[in-house]
Amino acid sequence: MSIEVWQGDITTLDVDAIVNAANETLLGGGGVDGAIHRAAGPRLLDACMQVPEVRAGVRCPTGEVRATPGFDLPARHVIHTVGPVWRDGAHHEPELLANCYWQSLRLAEQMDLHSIAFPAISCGVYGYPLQLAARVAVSETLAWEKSHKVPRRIVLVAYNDATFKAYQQLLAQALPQV
Ligand code: AR6
Repeated sequence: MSIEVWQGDITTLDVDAIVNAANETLLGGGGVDGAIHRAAGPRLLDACMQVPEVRAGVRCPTGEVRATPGFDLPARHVIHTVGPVWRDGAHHEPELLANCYWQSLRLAEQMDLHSIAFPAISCGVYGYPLQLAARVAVSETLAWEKSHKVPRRIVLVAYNDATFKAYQQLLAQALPQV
C-alpha cells in the first residue's frame, strides 16, 4: 500500500505537490492555507490572483481544484482545493469532500506528478467532523490507488494526534485480514 500517514507541517514536505485547503476566493486565509502562503512567499498570491474567476469572487468552487507553482516551498506545485463547510452532513458534504481528494489526484495524474500530500481538508475552520472526514480521505485515496498508477506516493498529513490516529486506524482496517 502506498498511502502514507505522516504527522507534521505539510509546508516542509519535499513532494511534487501539496494540496491546499483553500477557500473559493483562492486569496489566502488562516490554517494550512495561511501556512502555505507564508512558506511559498508572495508569488503564490500573485499566481492565485491570475486564476480566472468563474463568478464574482470565486476562483475555485467547492470540490474543484486549481494548480499553481510551489514557489519557495520544497513542493514543486500547490493544488488548491476547497472543501465543504460542514452544516449537517445532508448538504452534499461527503460528495464534495470526496471530489476534493479525487479531483486533486486526477489533476496530479494529468500533470504526471509522482507524489502528493494532502492536509485534512475541511477539518479545521470548516468544521467537518474528524472521523467522517478521515473516512472520506482514506476511502478516496485507497480507491484511487487501487485503480491508478500515478501518483504512486500519496501522503495523508495529520497535523495533530487525533487526525494521525484516525488515519492509522482506518488504514489498518482496510488491510486484508490474515
Ligand atoms: N500542515 C498540515 N496541516 C495543517 C497545517 C499545516 N501547516 N496547519 C493546519 N493544518 P484548515 P479547512 C490542519 O482550517 O477546515 C482557511 O482560512 C488543521 O489542523 O486549515 O478546510 C481557508 O482559507 C486541520 O486538520 O482548513 C479557508 O477559509 C486541517 O489542516 C478555511 O480555512 C484543515 O484545517 C478552510 O478550512
